[in-house]
Amino acid sequence: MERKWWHGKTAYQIYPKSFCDSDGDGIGDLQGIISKLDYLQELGVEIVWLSPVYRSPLVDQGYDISDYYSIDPRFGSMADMDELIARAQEHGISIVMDLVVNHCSDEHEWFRRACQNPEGPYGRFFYIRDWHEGEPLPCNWRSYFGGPCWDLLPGHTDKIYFHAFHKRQPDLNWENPALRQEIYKMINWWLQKGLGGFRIDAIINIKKLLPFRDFPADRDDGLCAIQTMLARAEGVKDFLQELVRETFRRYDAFTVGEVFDEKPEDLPQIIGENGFFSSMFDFSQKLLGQDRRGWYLCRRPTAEEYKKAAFAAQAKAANIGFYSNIIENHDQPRGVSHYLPQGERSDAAKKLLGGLNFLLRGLPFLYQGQEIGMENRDDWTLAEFDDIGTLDQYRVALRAGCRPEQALAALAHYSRDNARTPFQWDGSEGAGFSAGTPWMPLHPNYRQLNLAGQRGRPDSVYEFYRRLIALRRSPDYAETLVYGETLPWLSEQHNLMAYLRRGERTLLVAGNFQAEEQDMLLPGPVRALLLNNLESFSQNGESVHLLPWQLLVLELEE
Ligand code: TEU
Repeated sequence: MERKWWHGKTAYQIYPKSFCDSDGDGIGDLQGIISKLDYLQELGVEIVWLSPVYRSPLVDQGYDISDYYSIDPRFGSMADMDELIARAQEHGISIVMDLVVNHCSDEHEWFRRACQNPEGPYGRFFYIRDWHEGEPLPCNWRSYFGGPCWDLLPGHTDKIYFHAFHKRQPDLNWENPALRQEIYKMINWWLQKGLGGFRIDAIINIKKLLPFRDFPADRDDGLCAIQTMLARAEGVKDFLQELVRETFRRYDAFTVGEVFDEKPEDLPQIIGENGFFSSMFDFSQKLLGQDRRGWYLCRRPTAEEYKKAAFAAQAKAANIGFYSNIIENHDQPRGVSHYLPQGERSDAAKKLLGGLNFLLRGLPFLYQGQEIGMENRDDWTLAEFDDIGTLDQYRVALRAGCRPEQALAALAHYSRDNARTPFQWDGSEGAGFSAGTPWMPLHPNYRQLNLAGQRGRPDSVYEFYRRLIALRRSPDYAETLVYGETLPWLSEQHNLMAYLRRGERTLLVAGNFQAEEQDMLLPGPVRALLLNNLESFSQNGESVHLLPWQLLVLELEE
């Protein structure tokens, strides 16, 4: 396999609005990020992915871009962005931006012009159709944030346009070569600035099944999930091939795709040698327990399910390429609140979950706050939710007959807003995030759980993550942890998640994913104990005795 500059790096996702606010308006910003570069370097990360900071009405928090060539004033200016890229480089960090090109904002100039003249060149940048009151829509697909994918084109009563997400996020028409050229030009403009690459949003959605048509309804709203269409749409690969040839490949850029609903046989083309992307997220754990009918029917995965999904994904990518591994991102509940059993939020359990995920083969991505063990809020009130997707799920649950408190409980657990509460830097008023009123309420636990209380404390979650990153970078173990294979160990043993990483050396990662003790047989003699999330280590001959939530990383004799 050809070695790439990004293979051995640990990545870190910043959600700019909630990371660090330098000017006291309650919204995180680029200068705030710049002020934390020393911190990111100390943690050991070398790639930083920024969720969108382009100009945007922030209807979907920046995933609705109204100008790809400017920074939203709430986040700063282009000069700040240039400064961030340059200063990050000095800290050994590559900046990766979010690339949102399935759709733009309804405030983008292209869409405004399309509304003015739907028959003109910009009309063909979108999917616009004639329609008259009372007629069926061109298709019955349900948008991701609820309701049909079609809305009246602003300023018209006889034309509608397509949106897979919110109605203020009109889909761009990738069938139109002129649109594609505009996108490539923009991407190259950014890459010329010295950007490390892109995280690529919702990319499989760029290919629609045309002509539009209905599918059987899967809820009583008469609509069908958009995934039904995606599973049948052919041709996304042609778009991706051209995109990559015209842009990323020319710069050796790092790219990570947000790819859902890919066809299994397509993995080699997506992330294999000369694939479309450097990597893609492994969402198989996130998908556990999900129910497309709504969050009110979702259930949390067990440790056994988590392990099986992780191992299956490792096997799938083994001879192909690198997944990017996560326990959370800005669209998901906090990993420690989701994958650990209810009420189990000890530091040991948090380290176990983080370590088991981090040491898998692939690129580790941390999400801001994960490194200090930030948690879901338990005490949400309905009025505090901001996310459009969350508010839709409330309506879905009520319509299905849930009581308001049941609906609220589902929201409190699954809402993306759990990931969007501000970073807890310290225990002062505003948590060191902002001198003003944070745009989103702080998690009430910020006085006890914050970076200042963990930095330099050897048994903290933060210092554990630092050790994980350091281990993956260390000259002795990097080769094995980056390129070595993953071999599950005793995968049938209940609530034990253990695997070998075998390359130059042989390492055993063993986690007792439960609140009870258990013994584990060793695959061979131990050469060294590299990492332990607890103090004791007890080996009895060919077995080790694992305490509740204990995680060990052992080097074995060859
Ligand atoms: O997400 C795409 C996507 O498919 C998710 O929104 C998913 O449907 C959701 O998490 C429910 O599980 C990307 C971004 O990550 C997300 O923040 C944006 O809202 C979305 O695209 C639209 O740009």
